[in-house]
Amino acid sequence: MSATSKPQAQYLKDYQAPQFSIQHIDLRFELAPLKTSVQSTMTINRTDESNADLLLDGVDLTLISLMVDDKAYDDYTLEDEKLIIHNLPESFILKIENHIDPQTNTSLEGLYLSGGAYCTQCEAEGFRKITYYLDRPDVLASFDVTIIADKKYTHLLSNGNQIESGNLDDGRHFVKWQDPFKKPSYLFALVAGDFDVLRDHYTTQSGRKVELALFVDKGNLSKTPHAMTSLKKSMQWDEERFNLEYDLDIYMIVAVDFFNMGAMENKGLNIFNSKCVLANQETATDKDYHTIESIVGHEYFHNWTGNRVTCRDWFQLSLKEGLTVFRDQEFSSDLGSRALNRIDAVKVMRTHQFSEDAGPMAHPIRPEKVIEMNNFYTVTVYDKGAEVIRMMHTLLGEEKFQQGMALYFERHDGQAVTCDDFVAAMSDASGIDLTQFKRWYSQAGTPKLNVEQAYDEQNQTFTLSIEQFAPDNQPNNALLHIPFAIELLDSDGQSLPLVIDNQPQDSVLNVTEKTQQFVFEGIKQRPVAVLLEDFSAPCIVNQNTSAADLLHIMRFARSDFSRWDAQQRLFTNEMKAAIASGEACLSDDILSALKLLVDNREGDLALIAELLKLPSYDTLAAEYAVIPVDDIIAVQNAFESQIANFLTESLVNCYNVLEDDGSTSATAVAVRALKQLCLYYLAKTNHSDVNSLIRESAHSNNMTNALAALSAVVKANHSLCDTLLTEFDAKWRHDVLVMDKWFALQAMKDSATSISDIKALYDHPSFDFGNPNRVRALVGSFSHFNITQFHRADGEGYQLLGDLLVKLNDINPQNASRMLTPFMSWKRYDENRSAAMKAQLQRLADLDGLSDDLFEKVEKALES
Ligand code: B3K
Ligand code: ZN
Repeated sequence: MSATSKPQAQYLKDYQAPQFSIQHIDLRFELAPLKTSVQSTMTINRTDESNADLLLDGVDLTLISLMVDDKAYDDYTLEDEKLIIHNLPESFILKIENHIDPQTNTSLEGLYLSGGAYCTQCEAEGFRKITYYLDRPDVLASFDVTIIADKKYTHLLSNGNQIESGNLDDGRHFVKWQDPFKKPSYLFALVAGDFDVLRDHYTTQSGRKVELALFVDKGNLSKTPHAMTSLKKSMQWDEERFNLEYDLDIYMIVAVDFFNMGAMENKGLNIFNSKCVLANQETATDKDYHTIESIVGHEYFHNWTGNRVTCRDWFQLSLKEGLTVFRDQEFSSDLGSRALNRIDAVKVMRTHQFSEDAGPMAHPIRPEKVIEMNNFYTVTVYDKGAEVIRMMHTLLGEEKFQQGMALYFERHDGQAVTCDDFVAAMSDASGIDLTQFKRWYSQAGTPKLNVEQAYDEQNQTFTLSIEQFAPDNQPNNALLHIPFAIELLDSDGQSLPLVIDNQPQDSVLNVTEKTQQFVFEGIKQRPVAVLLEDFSAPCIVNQNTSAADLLHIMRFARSDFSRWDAQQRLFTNEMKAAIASGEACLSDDILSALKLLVDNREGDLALIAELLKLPSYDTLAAEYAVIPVDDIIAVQNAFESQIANFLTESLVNCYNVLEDDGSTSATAVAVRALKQLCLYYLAKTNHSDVNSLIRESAHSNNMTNALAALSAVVKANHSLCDTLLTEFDAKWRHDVLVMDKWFALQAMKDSATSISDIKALYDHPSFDFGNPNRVRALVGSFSHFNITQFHRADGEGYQLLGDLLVKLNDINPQNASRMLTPFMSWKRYDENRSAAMKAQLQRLADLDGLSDDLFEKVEKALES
């Protein structure tokens, strides 16, 4: 990378309001694979007194003509990624025609042709790959869009309402769309293809009828009802919980196979990765069903939090993403199990987010410096962003939080605003001072809390001393306002009333100082304290809770989340002790507690399944500065075998007793979750029934069961593994989404030939380097979940990923950058491994034509 070609960073502190506004844009597309014509007519005004040039963004465009107020105009300069137009009047009509090439656009950003359909992705800065524009979120315009195409593209779609359609003399046809809501360019969408359509409708709380349409590839209609039901549930939930109603006459979702992310919230025309839409019981697992419901909800909820009120600049991304993730989490929790949803969210935080926050890509939820915006659609902006919203919700309570939301919309509907504007609405509506709290927006890293407990028998007081520390990698962070929720349990497991200074105290303590003491009165015996109940703040808590107390919390905490949390702590402590001593042996107390869970099966079966799982590799890894890869895997295997052998009869019994009715009800889902867990452990035993149980499950017509059996045999290196995988390939080769599950299983096989097996799969007829789903299924699963083979001592695993990144750098830089993640923590491995990972990073740094996406992360990784 020469100094001159180094990509330039943008800084939040440099934000300037645009000097021009675009009120309206009329777009006319004539679609053709290699040469699509885009004609854009924009009504533009100056917004200040300066005589500034108009700087339009444009990438990979061929400029054909430019007119100002209907006259040819040549007072402009064309640079690499800017069109600079000089000496413009106060207000004017700018007409531009340019050509683009959708067929060779493999970046899946801008307008691209794949799988036989034209499709767009504009967030964050993809619109500039379509036409010259002020491609920034604070320029809001109304859009009229005319699409002209060959009639084989039966559906021509864009945002808003269809206002005209017809045939042209040359045999093509056209459709014209009008979006009545002003929007930034990142919410523009266009789709042209030949689809099957599921149509439905929804009547809003105010009685308006909204047309719903779901467009999928031909032959996929049977896989659409779940997404449609999810959409209707989302619409109803947003009315009931947030008093927000849909605003257009039609809501469209299109599912496409080639897509970089899960989905995109374009106004009135969501575009989805087909993986996040298509499901039936035969092809999709219960987890897929849950993910689909949550993503359909997420995109729908963006209609208000993102579209009606959008971001002033991309540094404010968490304004819409953190808030919308919080909303989709609440949606899932209101509709399903709150505890299980919380467990899922916290797993993401404690593994991926904490690791990002401690590594070279650490950034606040409102980043201050960005080279490639696509690199900031991170677990920090999304998931930690949602935790920050959740903390405000905890501090304000539901009622005041909703008043804050109402004030936010009252003040900012139709505007592009900042995170500060959001917090101001919350604070003004509730009267709660959030000044110190706002530091969560500007400080990276995970805060640490030391908690000491002291019981004073004589005075019957219990004191919690809490001290907050800045994260190691952010030593200058200022003190945060941390909502720290607790529960105190007596020896019978009863929750004790909290009293401080003779006043009842609610369960959320406001930690705002460096050290703080909370003295609880009237405590007649040493209590067991449940700390950071429900993960009330994204912090790491250092505590020395004994195994006996953790078992007590597991049994009695009022929060199911905290019961699981105690179990995770207990296992983590045991595993760490085993790694330290070299002796992997779970205590009888723990094994008996697990046996009770399986035998009694009290409460939510899906929660019991969670309580029986060991912490993941990532959870354990987070405990170490230098990750003891081999030890973690060895202890995990040893503990799992021990559990499997100790509980064999209970597991077989539990598996046989539970009846799966094959439905999608919450009860059936929970039954399957526990049965699968039994099978997972049983595959590690020699019980005589195991092979037939596995075969039966693998041949089930229900994908949850089938996949559970396959993943159990893969993880256990079971003798049935190859046979079952071959059968699965033969059965599902026609269905690429199901084949992704198969690629993932193949990638997770821990075998000496893993590397060559994966390379051989690159030639499998279903594999395609241009398709992000395929690449992630195969190589992503390998680098994230096949720990032993990815981290092979000979560096072959790293070489495989390095080779892929070099290839993807040219095909799809966004996907390459995402796939790079495992290398970001290269410093946390032993000397040999970290040197081998670093060599791959250096290889990328030296690559000619390294994309901005990879450059930013590689540079950060190497300089850290
Ligand atoms: N807003 C999109 C993500 C866009 C990612 C751009 N690289 C999906 C979502 O968060 O809903
Ligand atoms: Zn989103």
